[in-house]
Amino acid sequence: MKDYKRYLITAALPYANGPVHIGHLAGVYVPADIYVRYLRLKGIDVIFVCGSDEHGVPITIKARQEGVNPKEIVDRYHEMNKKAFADFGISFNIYSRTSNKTHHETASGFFKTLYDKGIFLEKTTKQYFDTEAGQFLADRYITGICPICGNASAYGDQCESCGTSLNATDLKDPKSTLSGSTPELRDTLHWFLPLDKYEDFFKNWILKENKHWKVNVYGQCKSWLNAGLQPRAVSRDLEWGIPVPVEGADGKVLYVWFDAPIGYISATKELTKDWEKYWKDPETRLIHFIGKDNIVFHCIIFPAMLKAEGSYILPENVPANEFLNLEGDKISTSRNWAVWLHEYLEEFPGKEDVLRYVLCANAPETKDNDYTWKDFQTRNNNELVAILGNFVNRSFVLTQKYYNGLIPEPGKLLNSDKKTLAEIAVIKQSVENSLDNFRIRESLKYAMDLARLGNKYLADTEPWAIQKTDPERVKTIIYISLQITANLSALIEPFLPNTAGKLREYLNIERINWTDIGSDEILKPGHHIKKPGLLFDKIEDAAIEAQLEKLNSTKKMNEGSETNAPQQKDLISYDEFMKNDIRIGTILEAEKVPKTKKLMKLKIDTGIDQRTVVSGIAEYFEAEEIIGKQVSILVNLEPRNIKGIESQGMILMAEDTDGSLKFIMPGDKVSNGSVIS
Ligand code: B3M
Ligand code: ZN
Repeated sequence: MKDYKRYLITAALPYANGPVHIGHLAGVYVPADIYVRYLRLKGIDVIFVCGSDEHGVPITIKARQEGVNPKEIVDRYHEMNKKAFADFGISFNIYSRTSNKTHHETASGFFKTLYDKGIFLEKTTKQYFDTEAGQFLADRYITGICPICGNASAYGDQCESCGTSLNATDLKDPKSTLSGSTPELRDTLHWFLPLDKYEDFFKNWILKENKHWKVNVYGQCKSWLNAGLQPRAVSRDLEWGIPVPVEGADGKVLYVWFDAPIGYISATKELTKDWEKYWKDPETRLIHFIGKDNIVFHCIIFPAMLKAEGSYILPENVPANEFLNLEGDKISTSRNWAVWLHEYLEEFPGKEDVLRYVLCANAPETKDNDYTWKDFQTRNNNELVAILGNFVNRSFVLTQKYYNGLIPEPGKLLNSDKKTLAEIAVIKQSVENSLDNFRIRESLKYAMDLARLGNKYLADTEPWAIQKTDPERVKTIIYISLQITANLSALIEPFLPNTAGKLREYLNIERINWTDIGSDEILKPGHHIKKPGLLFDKIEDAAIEAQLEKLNSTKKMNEGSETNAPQQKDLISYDEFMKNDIRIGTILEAEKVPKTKKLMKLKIDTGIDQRTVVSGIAEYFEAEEIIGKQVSILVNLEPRNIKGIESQGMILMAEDTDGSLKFIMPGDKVSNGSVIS
């Protein structure tokens, strides 16, 4: 590989519509952070950029579900994720966001440049329009019958039942989830990036020049290229996003996958005035860390944009990872099947490095992997505690015990001592080689080999057994053990930065450069080390059981909702909901409606008036037992005639899974007429 002057490392911008979980961490952020810390230790000029992806349909859907503005959603999750990353020790040089001004200007300017160069294809296409809501519909806002499997609630982009990816126009009986109405197809103008024109370029650049990319990445690109590239729309009819900066584009924004990768550029701009050096000088090595679902965007679409613009460099590598599952199931935000970073940090304080270690040791580099709490415990207890912690602790304890914390003067080294010391440089070389090739989990295994080497050395030499008979020899042994410990403090730093910091503190030394790893005289005789604490402690069964219990209750809730609770109805808007006037009232009188099984005639004090309501509750309640009860009543329902009685409103009831009915009542008594909202 050629020598680069500087590195620009990007990590996928997480959508600001939910918290970060272990799947994100194992796939993208932990490997990226390890790599970046390694480069920094080598003294390489590197910047590491990331931020929140705050546009696109995922954000608007979340906002709609909560009945709030998208801004509220992105503000919430941007702050939350920024803090969690920082607390966890992901060492971004900047964690920016795509809703800020610099980004809007940069993305808008980028589009304008391509537009002025005449790169885009303008095409009118037909798209579903909701006449009631007065807007075009993103594919996710359309449901209908799947043409493949018949699932009645398939989305316009995918059927989650059979997994087929769809076009909205494939759906039978399409409905808008905004209003529930049947949408109509209308003409709409969009701008397309003509990927087909770059097909030859990509075939050469990826398939010939980038043979060094990971097989999973290379393979995905190859199958895209074999299928042939098509022009791709880079604008959308949506309100939330960056307005398309050309005339006549009202109501249109940049497609989120057009603006998000430009976020890497905007973040760099915010970070440094020198940003162009990182993006435009071929002496820069650009590397994108991402998950496998983002491969095509980073290997084909974004490079096509950069190439079309003309002044940017292209990524030299895109080491995408596969997915991490949790306890055998796919991680899912909507099913709450995840280990959330912010919760982990609260529940396991001071154990950031343990999670880093487990996620790296188990990183889904070549195939999907499974995270289990049992494995988390085992790796902590059997590897961090028993291998790394144990070796370091033994060399510290012996130094304190025999020499009051002073590094002893070594005697003549035996061949076996020399061999052990020489091994440090060999291990370092293996770690480096793996890291350079993005085999991060393998590199961690090699780094741990240094602790294994230390343990083996102590086990072979048994200083505790010969201290009485041969104290001079013991000095040499401890001296060597301490040199290994000092080397470890640097070698594990990319992987376990907090632990490395503790080690330096106990050793009473400054940070060691990567180039100095391998030295057998980092610690000079006579140097004083501090009284050490433990690097790791055992994780007990109870902590693991608590986590499994938590997942179990999630599972139960999900099963409950999957098998018993009826499907969620179509989305409604906040305004639509607010049309309901629901109050608390008190039942004044109750009597069964003659010749019916279910109906009860009630007189309700609604706080506004006293009115009659007919309700289908007679099978579940006796008239006498409900008089005086407070209930919830929809007061602005159109009056209906039921069995000759005018019913003015509706009592709200909860229907349990066995079909029985329960009143919805206030937790404490409130005045009649209190509004429910
Ligand atoms: N936000 C998709 C994702 O989180 C997207 C990545 C953008 S990277 C420019 O999977
Ligand atoms: Zn289907």
